[in-house]
Amino acid sequence: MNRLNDSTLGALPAAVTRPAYDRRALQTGIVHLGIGAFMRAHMAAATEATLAAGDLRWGIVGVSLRQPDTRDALQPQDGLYTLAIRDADEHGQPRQRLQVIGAVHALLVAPENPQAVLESIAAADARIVSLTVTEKGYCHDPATGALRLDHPDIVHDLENPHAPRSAIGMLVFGLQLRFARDHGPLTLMSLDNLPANGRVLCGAVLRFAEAVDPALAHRIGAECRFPCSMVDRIVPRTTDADRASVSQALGCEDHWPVLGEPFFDWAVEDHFAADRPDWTLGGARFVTDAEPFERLKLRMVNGTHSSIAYLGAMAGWETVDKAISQAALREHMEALMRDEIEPTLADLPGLDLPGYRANLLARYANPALAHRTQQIAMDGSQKLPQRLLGTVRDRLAQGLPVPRMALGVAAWMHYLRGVDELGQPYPIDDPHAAELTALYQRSLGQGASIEAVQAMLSYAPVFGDLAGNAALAAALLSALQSLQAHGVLATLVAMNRGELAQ
Ligand code: CS2
Repeated sequence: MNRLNDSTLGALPAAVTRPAYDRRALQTGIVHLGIGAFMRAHMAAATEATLAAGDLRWGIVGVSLRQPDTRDALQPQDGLYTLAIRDADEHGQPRQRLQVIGAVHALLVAPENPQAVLESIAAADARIVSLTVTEKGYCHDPATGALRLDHPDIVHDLENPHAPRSAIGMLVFGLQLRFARDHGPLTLMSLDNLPANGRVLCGAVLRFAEAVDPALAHRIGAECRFPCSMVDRIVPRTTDADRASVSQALGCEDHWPVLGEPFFDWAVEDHFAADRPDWTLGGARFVTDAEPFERLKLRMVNGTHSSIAYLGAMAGWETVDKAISQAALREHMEALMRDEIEPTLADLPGLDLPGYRANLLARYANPALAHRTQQIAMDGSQKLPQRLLGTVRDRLAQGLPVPRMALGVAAWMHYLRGVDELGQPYPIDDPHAAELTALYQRSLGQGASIEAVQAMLSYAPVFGDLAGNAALAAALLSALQSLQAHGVLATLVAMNRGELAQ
């Protein structure tokens, strides 16, 4: 089979959408740090729509911060890859719509050539540096949001200005070079699932820049912009079976297609330092304040996703659609949203919350995605604060009960035991894995008790000021006792019947 690339584009089946613009004329308006599957199925797809409309200023340089694998797969393909949008037809049969995306026209691997990354940030055509580096990529303390100057990557970068390895170090030293060349201001745009992601990024960049040179920090603060964004599309990790089936459908080999659901949402603050693409052509909306959209999305989508992930992974329900097909889990998720999350959300003009909730359950039931619960379960220490604990805090502050929210948090604690209910062990994939599993072993691993729960709750990087909260500890204890004694399914049934102690 031939490889997908510029010269084989013309031979693709007619049903496959592909770039009709002249890729050789693309300029590089965007540098993207963290060129993973999510960005390729989301921001790159929206950018593709602006290129298709004839604005060729927005080609993307994709930077991998760690591994060369994306570059190795896509470089021989001239940066082309397939986006497979998957769902089920009216008979429940999986189907896919294929689009070859041409927006990525150069790829860099930061550890191989950090200077090239700094150069691309400093280049005159670049107007936007966007980031999907996951929560832990901000090297911040998830409970407070502040950059950790003692983070090993940050310590390294402050000592190695020519070869930074953190996204924050790359941005600051890239901007230093850019200012030295007088190449105008830049927009730094986070697309990660963090509340006020633009402000978290801004805080981290300015704190790092302060440590390098206060005048640099001042200039970045004055000239750069950090719009916040809410991004939403479910993008499971690509498997070898996906590679084979997409290649088969294309009639040529694509070594790294990406998959996504049809649903797409992106609310981005229209707060840019210079030009920007018209991403509305690809389904985005420009807003003045992304915060209410982020809160809605992080609490409703990511909060329920993480709850499903820990409960599902422990019960041996490998994918989200399998998990949500369990009547007891579905009932719990619906009630969790309606009774505990939605009352904490601000009104958004035009938002139909019951419709949003029903649509989300339908998205989870998509049988064509096979989104693994273990994938979503990773990095829990980085995810819990904004996904679950914000809701918990708001409710506790109003004296409201949190039984269903607490079940998600309890499921994460229980998950730290590292073996599911079928006896299958799994690794805890988390930057704090060693500390957390040790903490689990000496507390909950000995059996659920109020002392064990309090020991877990006093883990400050995750729980911050929630340590010692008696109402939360009590709700966690009853969930954990039930999970340990009776398992996930029986606990869900008891929760739905109102039989778990509140
Ligand atoms: C998921 C998200 O992996 C995870 O943690 O919750 O990636 C989720 O699929 C997206 O945020 C949906 O927009």
